[in-house]
Amino acid sequence: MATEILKVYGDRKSQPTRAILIFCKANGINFEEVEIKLFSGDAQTPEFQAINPLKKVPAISHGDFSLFESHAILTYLACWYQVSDHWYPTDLRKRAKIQCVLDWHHTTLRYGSTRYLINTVLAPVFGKSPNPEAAAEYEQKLVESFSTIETLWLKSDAKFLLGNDKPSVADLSLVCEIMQLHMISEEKRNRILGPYKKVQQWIENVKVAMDPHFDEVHQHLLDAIATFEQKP
Ligand SMILES: N[C@@H](CCC(=O)N[C@@H](CS)C(=O)NCC(=O)O)C(=O)O
Repeated sequence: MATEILKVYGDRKSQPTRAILIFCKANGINFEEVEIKLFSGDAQTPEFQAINPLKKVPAISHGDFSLFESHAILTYLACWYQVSDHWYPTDLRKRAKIQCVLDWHHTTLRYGSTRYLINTVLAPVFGKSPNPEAAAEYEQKLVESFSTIETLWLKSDAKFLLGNDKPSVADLSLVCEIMQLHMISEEKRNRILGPYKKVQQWIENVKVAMDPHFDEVHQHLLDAIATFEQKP
């Protein structure tokens, strides 16, 4: 196997960045982390745009190859480094089911979560005022997403999505997304997540399966959140 140097470009406040960092650490993949701070101008440099012309994180370079979009990166790394099969099974039908969850995620859980946060706690970051009407709409989208996860992909009593007893890249990607909800108050988080007991247990299962990397990589986000004066 070639020994190209793997660089992961990202910001630990970014949920897809964290998924890639945790994946690499959990699989003992050697990499160099290059911090591209969100909203700092780091992503605007010609050097970074050569890696990701869309100026977003995460992205990787691997020798003379570069790639963006976290799900593409996770599946590329799983195949390149031939990690344990449960992450992204070689069985075509098992793999396709994981791909199905990954594709679903973009327009449902991620869509609802990012827009809910942008219309509440993150509004000032974007120079806007919180928009309760929009927030209510996206909260509904978020709740529907949790309902889908609970009733469709956690319907058995298995520890992970799709009835699996070990985590896949889909478990990791989705749970990193859900961790963004630590930006809001515990009360609001309970209102949204409270009814979904299987989802709550699954989040814990993913954390435990990625221990100690999950907490280590998330600490930066939790520290940043702690500086918020009062969570809306
Ligand atoms: N679908 C992309 C999402 C990438 C993305 O939206 N990244 C955000 C951070 S989580 C970003 O770079 N935002 C800065 C910007 O849009 O200017 C992925 O999964 O990698």
